[in-house]
Amino acid sequence: MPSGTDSSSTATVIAGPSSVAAIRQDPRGGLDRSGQMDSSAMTQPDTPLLDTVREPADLRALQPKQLRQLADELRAEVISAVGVTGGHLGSGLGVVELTTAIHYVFDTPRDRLVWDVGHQCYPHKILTGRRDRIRTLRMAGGLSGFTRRSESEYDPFGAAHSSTSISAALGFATANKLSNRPGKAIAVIGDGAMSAGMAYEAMNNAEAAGNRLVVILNDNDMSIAPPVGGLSAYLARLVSSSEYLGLRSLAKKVAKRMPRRMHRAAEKLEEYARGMATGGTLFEELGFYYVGPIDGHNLDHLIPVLENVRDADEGPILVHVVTKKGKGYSFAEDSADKYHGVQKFDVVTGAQAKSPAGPPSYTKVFAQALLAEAERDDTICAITAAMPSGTGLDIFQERFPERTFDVGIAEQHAVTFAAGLAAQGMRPFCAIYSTFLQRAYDQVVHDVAIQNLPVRFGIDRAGLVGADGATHAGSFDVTYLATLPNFVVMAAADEAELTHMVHTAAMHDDGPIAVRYPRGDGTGVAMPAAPQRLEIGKGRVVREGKTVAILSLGTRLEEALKAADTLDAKGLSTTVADLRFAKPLDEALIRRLLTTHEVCVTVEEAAVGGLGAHVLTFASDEGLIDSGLKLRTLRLPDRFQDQDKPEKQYADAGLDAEHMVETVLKALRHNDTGVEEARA
Ligand SMILES: Cc1ncc(C[n+]2csc(CCOP(=O)(O)OP(=O)(O)O)c2C)c(N)n1
Repeated sequence: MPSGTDSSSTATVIAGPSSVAAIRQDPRGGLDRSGQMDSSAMTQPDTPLLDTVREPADLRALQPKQLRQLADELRAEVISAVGVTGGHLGSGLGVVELTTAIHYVFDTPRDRLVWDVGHQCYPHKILTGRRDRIRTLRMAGGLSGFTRRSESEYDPFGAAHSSTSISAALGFATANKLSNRPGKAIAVIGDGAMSAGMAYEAMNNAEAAGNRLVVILNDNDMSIAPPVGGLSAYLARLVSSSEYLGLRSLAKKVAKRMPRRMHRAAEKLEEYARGMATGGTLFEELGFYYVGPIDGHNLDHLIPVLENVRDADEGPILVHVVTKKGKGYSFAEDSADKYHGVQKFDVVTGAQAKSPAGPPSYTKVFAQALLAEAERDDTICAITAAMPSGTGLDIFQERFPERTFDVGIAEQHAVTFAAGLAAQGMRPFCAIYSTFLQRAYDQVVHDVAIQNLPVRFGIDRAGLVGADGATHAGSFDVTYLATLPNFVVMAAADEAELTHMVHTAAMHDDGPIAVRYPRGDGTGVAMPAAPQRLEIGKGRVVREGKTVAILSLGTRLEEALKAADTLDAKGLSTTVADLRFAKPLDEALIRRLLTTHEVCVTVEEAAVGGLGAHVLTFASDEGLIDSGLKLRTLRLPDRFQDQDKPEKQYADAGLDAEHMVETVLKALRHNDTGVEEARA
């Protein structure tokens, strides 16, 4: 049962049987991923005080001494909701008090609160009018797992990729300044997100915003994995310094509501002491007035310090808040990386739902294939940008720690670093999600492609990704890579193909090469005893037919084969080819298929501008569509698709077997002048 004390400095840790007593039946249920009511959603904590808070205005009507209880109830509600929906858990639990304090002290939504990444915003959603939908998080038609402008006026800026909050908040603050409008902008950014260059680019420009800008550094000494690099060591030194305790009590004193004159004097004293203690911090060098570190779970510290920050004439201010990831839920506290993002879980035991045993994930297959390559070739090294477990490189790191580089959330640096390694004779593999590689595009073009350096890219989460929605979809990599001279772009149709492609990439020293593969599990095909080196730019025919040809790239191959079965049953003999390469194209195979079939359809899990566009361009250059060939391209739609189950997203995109069949039949109903006829 969450405690109701008003002055405890640490929140009650919830775990084990005691929390069972806090769970009661509640008719507000959640939807499961198919939109059905979920029975586990029926157990909910007792939250009498939270029940009275719909919006921050209700929160501000409470007495400060009630906030401890409110925060405890809010924490219990987050645990209960994420138990039902899955999603990001540890990060939100770490900012329960901070969220409460910010909304209590600042005038949101007029004051613009910008959460970095947005994965920690579940408590914020609960306090800002969305509690009734919190058990629909990340589901079709439900709340986004991140901040989203269209969802609420309390989400002034959408996010999901990291380290954008200071730039965006600076934009809000500057707009207010230029239009002489009141209102502050508050960016809350984690120590992991602070490892990205963009955060410093923003801070370097922030001085002119003055006291309109507040940056809150949420320092939990964790990214998803433990943070890396000099900044994390620097923050750790600050927090562990002998001055920390002194500063905390000083902050407390400064914070006491006091007459303005004394308050100012105390502020001066604090500034002096702070300067003495830290000798001027990195943030001060960047033009910030630095406050902290303060205990981010102690509302008695947080509230008055934030009130001072709100009322200060100085600025911009950086408030360094120290929190614990997973705070208040013992399982998440003890294993912050495993509870960063979770499946549905049992609140009492902490046990997460396991997917039924089946084929291995593409991520795992990639990692194991890379490991095998590295066993025989000691120039192979692996680079991740803060996603060691997400990319499978944690396995690689265990075996080859000296050849694994986790560079922090720094995709741009990761790519150029890999280019340097390649230029010096190493064989680097950059394992980066498709969506995050977008951030390093200039490095891909300028440092890798133009110099034709053999950097290998393992592009995970290519295609639609389900619950994370549009911000995480890997829709664009085929387009943005296959347009670059020198690049080889492969897409694996199944896990065996992925093994071949990793081997092919390892052996390819002629220039940059990428292999893309989706989120989720493989198809269960037999794995090869040894990987093959594929001939660059050569596809394979999986099934030979006469009338219709489906030219597939990537894991839509399974659906293409199903479509071929249906078409064959309708008397339309169908060829299915797995092109393997979006670049270079297998021109001989494409020419043959386009000149010997009546209808040809390209299929890919990528946006317009990818395989289909390249095949059309080739066909047009070669005059292959001059004599009545019906050529169609199936690809992702020209819109951002919301979160849903991946298979539903693909059906919505028209990339399932049914739509492939429909496309072929419709093409056959058209005569030479494009008029639909009644046949077929
Ligand atoms: C550009 C980019 N790269 C990678 C990620 C994946 N990612 C999401 S949260 C996260 C860790 C963030 O750590 P931190 O800012 O310290 O927040 P915490 O979860 O610890 O509260 C990472 C790497 C991302 N969202 N954006």
